[in-house]
Amino acid sequence: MSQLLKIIAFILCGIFLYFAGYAQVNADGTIDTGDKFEKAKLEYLDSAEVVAKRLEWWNDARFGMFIHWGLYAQDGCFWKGQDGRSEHMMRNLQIPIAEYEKIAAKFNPEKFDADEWAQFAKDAGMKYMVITSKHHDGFAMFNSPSNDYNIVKQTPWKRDPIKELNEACKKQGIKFGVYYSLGRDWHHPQCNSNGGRRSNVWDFPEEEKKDYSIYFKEKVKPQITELITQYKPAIIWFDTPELITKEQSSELLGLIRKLDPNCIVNQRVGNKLGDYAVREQKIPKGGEPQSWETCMTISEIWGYHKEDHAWKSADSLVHSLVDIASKGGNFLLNVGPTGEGVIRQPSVELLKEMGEWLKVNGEAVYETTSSPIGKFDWGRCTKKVENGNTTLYFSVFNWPENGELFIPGIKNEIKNSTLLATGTQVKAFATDNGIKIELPNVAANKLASVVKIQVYGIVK
Ligand code: JFZ
Repeated sequence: MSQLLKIIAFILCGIFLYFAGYAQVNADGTIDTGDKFEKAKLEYLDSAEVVAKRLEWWNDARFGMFIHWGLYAQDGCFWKGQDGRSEHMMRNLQIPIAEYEKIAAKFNPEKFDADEWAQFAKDAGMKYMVITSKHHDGFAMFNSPSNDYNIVKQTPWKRDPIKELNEACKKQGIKFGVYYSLGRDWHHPQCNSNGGRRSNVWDFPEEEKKDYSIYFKEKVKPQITELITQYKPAIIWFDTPELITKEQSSELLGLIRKLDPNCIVNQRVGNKLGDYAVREQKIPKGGEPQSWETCMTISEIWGYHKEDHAWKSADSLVHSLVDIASKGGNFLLNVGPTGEGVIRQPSVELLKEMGEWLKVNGEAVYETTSSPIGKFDWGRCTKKVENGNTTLYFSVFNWPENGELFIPGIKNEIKNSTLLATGTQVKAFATDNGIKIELPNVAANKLASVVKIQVYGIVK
């Protein structure tokens, strides 16, 4: 091979390695490329190992509390008697900023109790919490020295719920995270969106004159810096990246990695960056190529809407949690507290029921990985591997009338088979095509009953 061909081959190989992410990553997440420019550009690029390490606790956690709380909750997404339909009230009713700011002047959630909210999450079996620090209305629900449009400065309440919840979560051993609306901010004149479809065109109609980079520099970067330096959140949950450029996404991620390399960032930081993917209100069929999370409302609407009584059922929520875990994902279940700072009673009862189920059956969800044998019409399977042996948890949603379950395709020798809730033995034996399990007539739990099968060796 001529000298020239060798040089071309060497360059091509280098380019392949670079874009394939084989750049050497150090333990602190920085990347050794030798070239300063390359290093700056690659700041956001973590190897799979670095991301996996960062996500370790998160993948084990499986279940978190999402909280949508803001000025829209003041009158249950109503404004001057008009139905704003959701936390998008300001845009749905095209409320002028000068009018919307008056809501802040009345916002006084005297019933807010951070310890109570953290206790609800704990009792529900939730391992992390993510709350809206700034939603699309641009109002900061935290003390933001860089921007006076915040809950401490603009409300008679003058408290910082993000600070209080962060402290309350620490006491309960729950990881704390913050949601931040990245590409929609109806308070900042420069935050634009595609054709103005998602931005404030009623106060700022000249969409074509808006410059996102000004908003990004003046509000996003200072507030993300404040959120990390003031509260050190375990997660920053970005939403609606809209028109953010790849350079801005990577610059923002580089800023976060510099301030706290352990802070998990979801992929709504934009441009396919971030540590995990988000599925909104839906559960994928399975086989996702990366870590992922389904976020879902406990009723119909994210924020508190005073006419939203479309509560989901406890069994559907438990089934969703198990279905998600059986596919290797996390479940971020949302509550929308009222303007007084109260999580409504139906949410509390549903969370309590989920927590009671998890107290008995949590072993089938936490620290598990996805099913090696797909799903069943009667339920789902999750897996744990310890010391070279496999435990399979079969969460049975529909208890079989004939008292039998058949699990195809497993040839491993059976070590033990029990009902998780009681520890009582159930008969399980190998057949030519898989494992047959004989069950008692009555299910152990009306929401879902778990059969725990331990086998020797690994079930792939
Ligand atoms: C966004 C917000 O607009 C909404 O208010 C809420 O905060 C939710 C969690 O996030 O809603 C979205 C965002 C993305 C999609 C759909 C709804 N999407 O990608 O389909």
